[in-house]
Amino acid sequence: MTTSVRVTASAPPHRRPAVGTTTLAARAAYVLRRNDLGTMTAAAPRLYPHMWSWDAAFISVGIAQLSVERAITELETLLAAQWSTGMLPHIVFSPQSTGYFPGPDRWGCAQLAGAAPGAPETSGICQPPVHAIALQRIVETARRGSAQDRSLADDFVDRAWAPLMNWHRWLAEQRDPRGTGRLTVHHGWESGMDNSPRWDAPYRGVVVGQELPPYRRRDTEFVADASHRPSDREYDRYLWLIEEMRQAGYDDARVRETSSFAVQDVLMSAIFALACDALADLGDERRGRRDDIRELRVWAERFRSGVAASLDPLTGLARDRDLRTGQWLGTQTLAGFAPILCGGLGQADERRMLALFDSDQWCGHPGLLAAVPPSASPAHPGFRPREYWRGPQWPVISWLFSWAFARRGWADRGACLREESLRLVADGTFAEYYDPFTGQPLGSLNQSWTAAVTLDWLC
Ligand code: 9WN
Repeated sequence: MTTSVRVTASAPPHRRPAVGTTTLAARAAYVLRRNDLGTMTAAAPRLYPHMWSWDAAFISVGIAQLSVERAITELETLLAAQWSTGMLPHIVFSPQSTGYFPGPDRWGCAQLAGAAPGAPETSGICQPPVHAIALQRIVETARRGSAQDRSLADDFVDRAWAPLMNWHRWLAEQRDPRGTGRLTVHHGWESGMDNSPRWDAPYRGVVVGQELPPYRRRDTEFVADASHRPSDREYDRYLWLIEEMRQAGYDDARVRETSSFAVQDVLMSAIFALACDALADLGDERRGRRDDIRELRVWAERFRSGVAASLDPLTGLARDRDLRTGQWLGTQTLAGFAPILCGGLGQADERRMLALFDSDQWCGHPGLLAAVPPSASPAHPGFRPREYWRGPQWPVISWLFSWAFARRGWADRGACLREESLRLVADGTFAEYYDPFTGQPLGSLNQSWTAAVTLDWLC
């Protein structure tokens, strides 16, 4: 991978000096232990005091480096909150924690949704399906450990199999009922990239109703600068979409019909293709899963093709699609690189995409402190280096790319992302996201998934 990264000898302003790798690993472990609520890990100590679905998966990968048993408990807690439809909810609320809005009362799932569990309380939407990817990584870690770790992990694969199959089936059937090979999201939060420019156009079509009950945001109380978070206007729309889902009783078919937000998410679809293959690989190692494995491989292929078919020949990037307007959404965000995660492009298109990934419009931008993908292109006029999903670098996303690149046989690319990411997180703050130019830690500090992927990189 050719890049033109500027390596700074001393720490730029707003950045603590780098610590050595042993100290960094020890601090990452400390963060995970401190955020441990018993059977779940808070996504972040103050800003996110509950379990988030895709966070839990990444977190379990890091925890496995400390205790395979505890990593399994993390995933078990999430699976125990699965809806009877198969959906894994995006938040599992901890009864011990308050302070996050919208909390269980605002979602009202236990009261309104027949498919939701009575306990624990959960939100009523999902997040990207990275769980089978995490499971595969935990099994790899366990295999390098003791015989007991290996047997714990193998037993867990057996226990997790049916819930994960149901989760994947729910996604394939309820979020892509027409078999397009692209999953639909009904809320920006489902993508995990809340206010990404990807969602600007679809959100413009969300008209907030008069009957939106009043609310008080809590997230802005816990960050150093509230302007880095989504705006109040954006929040109104986020809350309005929840209101619409409440009115639909969180019923999948009714949500599909009535939600004013319905967008095919190309990154989530690529993750799904990868996760189907990861789960099928785990199944290949055991007996008696032939039909499931066949189904998983069919889904993987369907979604790889769906992702590849979204390619914009002009920009060379993959696109989301707004189902309410029928428009392809050609934004310059890292989701455009979805096909290099899951494969499926022809050789020439893939080569072109990799060259773009390395170019000065992306990881090779000369101003970057670390050559890892920013959430939006730094060469684009809409780029905002400190605004949440509109520019900052997210170490957890770099982990996903490095894992996928290694899986695709691009060991050098995987290693390069790991090295560069470690330089970014070397300040030991484990920030939620970083300013790509200065490396300033932003959002929540001691964010669990940042500590977790750091630990996985270091072990
Ligand atoms: C809403 C927990 C979550 C992540 C998401 C990230 C952010 C929540 C929020 O925090 O979303 O789900 O309140 O902003 O965007 O990816 O899972 O870390």
